[in-house]
Amino acid sequence: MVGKLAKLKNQYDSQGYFVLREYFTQPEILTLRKTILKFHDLWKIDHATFYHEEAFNSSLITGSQYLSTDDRLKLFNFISSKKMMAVVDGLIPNQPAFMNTQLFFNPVNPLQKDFWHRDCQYDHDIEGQQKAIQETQVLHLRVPLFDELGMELVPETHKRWDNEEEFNVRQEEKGRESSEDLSTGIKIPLSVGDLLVFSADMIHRGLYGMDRLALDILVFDSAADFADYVDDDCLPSIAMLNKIADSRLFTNTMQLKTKEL
Ligand SMILES: O=C(O)CCC(=O)C(=O)O
Repeated sequence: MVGKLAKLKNQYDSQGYFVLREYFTQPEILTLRKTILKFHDLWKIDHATFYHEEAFNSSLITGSQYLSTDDRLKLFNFISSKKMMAVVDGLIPNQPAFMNTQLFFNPVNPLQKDFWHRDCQYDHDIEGQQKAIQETQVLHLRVPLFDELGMELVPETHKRWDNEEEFNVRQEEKGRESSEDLSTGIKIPLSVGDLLVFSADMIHRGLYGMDRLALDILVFDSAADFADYVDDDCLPSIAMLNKIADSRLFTNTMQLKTKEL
């Protein structure tokens, strides 16, 4: 695994993503799916209008609003499991920190289209985005809970700026729409058991269709200033930490948040 991880790190550094096929076992995913479906069913009831009109994701899955302590512990232990931490430590050797979780599903409206973006575009103007991709990045670890069409990614854009076509489509300039195809996009279909790791700031879009329900875990390098983005309620309580086999990902975030006070 060590040699394999070094190769994957090289691929991540140069391309902005990699896929580990059949990384998780069926029982691992079935247990995770059961917990996630509890969250999803309650979330959908609570956000009925939003869900039916426009939603394609939810977040804060590890929070206390919809899941019991037991289920939250199952999630925390999955997120910081040996398999996950091998990948996270391979990419962020220096104090990786937990940011959040998101759950991606199909929009109810079949006419709603998947769209290209960089995650940083929601926080920054163009100049800020150009700076963000040069600096520390946020990792997305995507775990499909059902087979799905997966993601479409534009390789190398975690480090390079958009070409003209990419920019106009992503930013919806010059009459283009963010749902149009890009000639530089690469589709990555995903099956249950796969793990896709990609940079949140590369140009990407989720592909709607099939029975998609994918858990995305977001992790950042402690050197970056992202502690503000973390909701306290999505972290384990002190009492829960003892029941998490390797709690570094969470304690690193907690330390960063205490420093900010
Ligand atoms: O799956 C999707 O709809 C989008 C995924 C995405 O944008 C992300 O994970 O940042």
